[in-house]
Amino acid sequence: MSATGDFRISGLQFPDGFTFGAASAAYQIEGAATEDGRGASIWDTFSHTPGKVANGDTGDVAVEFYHRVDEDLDLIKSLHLSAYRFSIAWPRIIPAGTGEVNEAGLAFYERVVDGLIARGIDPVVTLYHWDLPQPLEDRGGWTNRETSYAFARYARVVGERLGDRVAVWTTLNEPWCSAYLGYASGEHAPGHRSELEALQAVHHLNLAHGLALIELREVVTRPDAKFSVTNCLATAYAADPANPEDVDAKRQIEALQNRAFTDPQLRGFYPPDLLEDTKHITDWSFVRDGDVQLINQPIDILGINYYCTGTARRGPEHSTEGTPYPGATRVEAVEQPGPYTDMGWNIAPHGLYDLLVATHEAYPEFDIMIMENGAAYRDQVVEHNGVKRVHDPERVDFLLRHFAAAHRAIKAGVPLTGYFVWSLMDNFEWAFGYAKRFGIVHVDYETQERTKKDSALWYANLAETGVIPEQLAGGILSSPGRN
Ligand code: GCO
Repeated sequence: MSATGDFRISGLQFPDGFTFGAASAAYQIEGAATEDGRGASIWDTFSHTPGKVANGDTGDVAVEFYHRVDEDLDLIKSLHLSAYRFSIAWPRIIPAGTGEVNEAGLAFYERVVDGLIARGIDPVVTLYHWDLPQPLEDRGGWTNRETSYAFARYARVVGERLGDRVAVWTTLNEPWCSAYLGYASGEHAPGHRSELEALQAVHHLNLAHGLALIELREVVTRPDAKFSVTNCLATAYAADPANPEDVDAKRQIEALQNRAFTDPQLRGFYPPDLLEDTKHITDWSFVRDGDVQLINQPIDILGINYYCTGTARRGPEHSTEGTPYPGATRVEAVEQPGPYTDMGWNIAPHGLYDLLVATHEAYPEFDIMIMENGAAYRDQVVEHNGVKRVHDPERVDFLLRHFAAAHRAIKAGVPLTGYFVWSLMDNFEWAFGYAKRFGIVHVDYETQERTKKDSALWYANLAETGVIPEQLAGGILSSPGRN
């Protein structure tokens, strides 16, 4: 197979120096939840609250990365990846959120960073991937401005210790999820359902990003270190692009999900249309004079996470209480055409292309990295002559098509410099617990045995050669026809 739609897939070559990486997050992989002085985070509390996470799963053990660092870093190396994105658990570094610093936490991440560097892999650090120290949540969490300052101090502490070695810093991962899933729909920790709280959280997360960058820039000494933030930007379409009401529905989703973050972070203002759309919820007086200037710090790389698309149309007036879209009272989501992954998310590589092009058009001065992209499937280990394998042709196909879309965006002039597959290993998928497998490496949760899936072998080939492989060893690519 060599063609689908209007572009060739296999044989496409990525630019020299392109970063091929994989990503993970602390609470999803580390386990060791109470070891070496780690404090509790909102995800410990949430996952231990009955009914919040599928099957009552928690991150207590996860995939034991905390105890398997060397083995797992060897695994990354064996996949020829040039970078590994992982997050630092704030409650390991400053267990109560404020106050005492835990040396054992710093030492752990120093081991990870040094282990990566020793293997020739660039460490890419996320400072906040959702594990807010519980004592801060007890004082209001992201609805409390003090949390932004506590985050800035934490960023400084980490920067002082690792700032001579970390290649790329990303302050926040998907503040959209932290704010709206955490405080409006309650699907994520801390599980609140308040539209006002969610908008306060939006602002305090943005403020945390800016304040942390100020601190980091003061203490980071690696000369070529890069600074970034990672947003999950909606790739939204209007159901009928010729219908102004549908176009307006799309605008509203983009204001809430994208520009609520990118405009203050990258441009130094909150979108006037967002303030207007949400004025029945709040007058945004929690944004103080000077805040947007603090938020708007220079960055080098704009990180985006992409999974699927959304289509909006004008619908009947309804309450948005309990949804992740505060104030979008006349917006209706249109079901996306399949095929779908095991998350029920639609597979749409063209959405990645559209998002990259649109993001570059809106914010042309930044390099872009895809900090996450990947898919969950129901993978199974099979054994051939005593050798364990996991055949995941759907995931290979998914990655192939999304890498091809990324390549097409590069050809169209998007300064895309890296791509991190979500995720290195199967792990704790938040509210879905261990029921959803995103890894390119399979984990047997009983034995913690790691088995490379076919997608890992396929990706290793891409990472080693920089060229999208025609085929994976012994595998079959699924039917052409969709892009
Ligand atoms: C996110 C997070 C990851 C998820 C992944 C799959 O995007 O939600 O960054 O931690 O596991 O996206 O849902």
